[in-house]
Amino acid sequence: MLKEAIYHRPKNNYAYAYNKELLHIRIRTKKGDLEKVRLIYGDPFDYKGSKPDLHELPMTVTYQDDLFDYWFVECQPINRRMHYMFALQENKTEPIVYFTEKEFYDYLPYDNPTFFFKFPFLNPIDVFQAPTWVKETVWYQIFPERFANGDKNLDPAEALPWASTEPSPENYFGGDIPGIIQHFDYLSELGITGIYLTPIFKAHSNHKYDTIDYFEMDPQFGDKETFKTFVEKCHERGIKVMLDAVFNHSGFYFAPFQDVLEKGERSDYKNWFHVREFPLQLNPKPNFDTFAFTANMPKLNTENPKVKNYLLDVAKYWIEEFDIDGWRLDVANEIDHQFWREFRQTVKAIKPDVYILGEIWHDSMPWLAGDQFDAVMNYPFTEAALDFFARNTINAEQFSHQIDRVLASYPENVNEIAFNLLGSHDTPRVLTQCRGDKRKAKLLYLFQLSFIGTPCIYYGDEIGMTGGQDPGCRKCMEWDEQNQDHNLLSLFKKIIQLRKNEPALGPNGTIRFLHTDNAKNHIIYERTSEDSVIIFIINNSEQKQEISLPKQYIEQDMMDLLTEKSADKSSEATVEPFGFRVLRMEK
Ligand code: ARE
Repeated sequence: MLKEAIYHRPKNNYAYAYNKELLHIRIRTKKGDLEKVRLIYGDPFDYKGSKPDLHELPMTVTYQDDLFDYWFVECQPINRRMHYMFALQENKTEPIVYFTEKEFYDYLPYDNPTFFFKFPFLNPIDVFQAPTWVKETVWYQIFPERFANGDKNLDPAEALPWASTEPSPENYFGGDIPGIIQHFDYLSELGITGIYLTPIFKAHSNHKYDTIDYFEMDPQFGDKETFKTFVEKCHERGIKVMLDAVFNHSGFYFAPFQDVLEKGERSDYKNWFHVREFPLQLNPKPNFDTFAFTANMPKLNTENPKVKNYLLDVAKYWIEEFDIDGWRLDVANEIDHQFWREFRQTVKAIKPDVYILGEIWHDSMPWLAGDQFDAVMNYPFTEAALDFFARNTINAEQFSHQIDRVLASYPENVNEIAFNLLGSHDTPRVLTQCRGDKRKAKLLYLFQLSFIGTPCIYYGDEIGMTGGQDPGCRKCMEWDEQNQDHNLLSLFKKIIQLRKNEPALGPNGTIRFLHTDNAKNHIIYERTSEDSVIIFIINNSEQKQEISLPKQYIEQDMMDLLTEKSADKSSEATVEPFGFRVLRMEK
């Protein structure tokens, strides 16, 4: 037994409250090292004489990566508190090893209460709780300048004819909120139920991440009345609305920053930013903190109560006045945790089911413990999927390991609401990553839309738009139906529909990889609900393949969810090059 590989720590992704009654316990061990792991647990105060009353539960491996097995068990402590140890066994003939908070023992050291791991009390208020509607949402991300030009009167003076040239960091095409309103039918037919808009507040650039006034709409997108109508119409259609909060930094033309530029140390706003010395210097490098090295994005001092209150007022204003449903938080990981805790308290107090999504590209457990965000943009998921399907830089097994590692790094209630994207306004588009191969792009979308959590489609991906790194990925939406890929679009509609109709693809299903084949480059995974299982068989290779079904599916009655016909009873499934099968079996 490789003891060095064994890891557990209470109160994070290894031991957490799944809901108000259930605890989830995980332990990590060296991959393939152990045959049997049991959780030995009891109430920390339940002693008969000097002997604690202990129970046990078998644990199972739910996730696996290159190096480790992640064992899991769900349990319901009687009095909402628990202390526990682990019984580890390499195989039946080897002695049991007990793993405790103290160290490893070859006997169960129950007589010393300090040796136990402890989950002191399951306090309902601390349970990670995200809005339930998000689990069923299919998001659609819109970069407002480039989705549709609905009102020419709003166009900036320099606006170019729609799609007349490639996007550049500076050019404008006049996309606006009326344009989105005019395409509501298109969005409803696609089946999306949430719209995420990148910033819409008054700003200097075409992307609007350099805010001038957080309480004003950018005039090129429309006025506040138009926005109000937009939100109302979305809600009538069952579509939620999420806005982008750029609170890490302001724009260069934000009035308080202009004041500091002008008055230097005498400015009332000098502590609104992180100025290292006065007067302010912009070149060659700014002498104040900024986003990256961007002098026109001065970092806001969110520790300053005045700044904090100002930004919290902004957060409240757009919820109270316009009834928005979510905030996506730009550069969320560079702002202090204290600020986000107050942010959560503030917005949830006025709209308890508002969704808080942090923009963090990395492992994000410190923000997802229930006191800050509901989700983060799941870029580790994005990278694994692109590496396997688009770039072919990892094999089938590595892919399943990378995905499992992402899942193991968060509690299950966090996974159920993860914001799973394949691209955004900050990355090259999926089809471009696939070098234009639509068959590969389809596999990516299938995987994303069948995954646990909530998917987000970047505008235009559904009709086959291409584009490289920013600004290439920000082209004008293609509205000429002759240039839209209808075959791709119908796949999106189909899978989104399946998400809505199939319980196994719903919010409470689970996902497991059943088989990976590196030589043939195929994978099989399963989504499960109480009554049914759906298997996804994906052939990520140029060759047509007869793929053996996992034994529990052989010769079973199954429904092919793509053809909506019964599948032939068989031990194999025929799958076209870069093709897939989706089969449902009743339990
Ligand atoms: C401009 C240039 C870019 C250049 C960038 C940085 O166009 O080519 O990379 O400057 O100097 C907005 C605009 C961008 C603009 C930027 C600065 O949309 O067009 O880019 O302002 O003027 C990191 C951050 C993450 C951030 C990305 C871009 O952690 O928060 O970088 N994303 C948000 C928004 C952006 C927005 C801003 C922040 C600023 O979504 O659209 O940019 O408000 C790795 C790292 C990540 C890194 C990621 C991407 O994975 O680990 O931390 O994200 O790569 O670089």
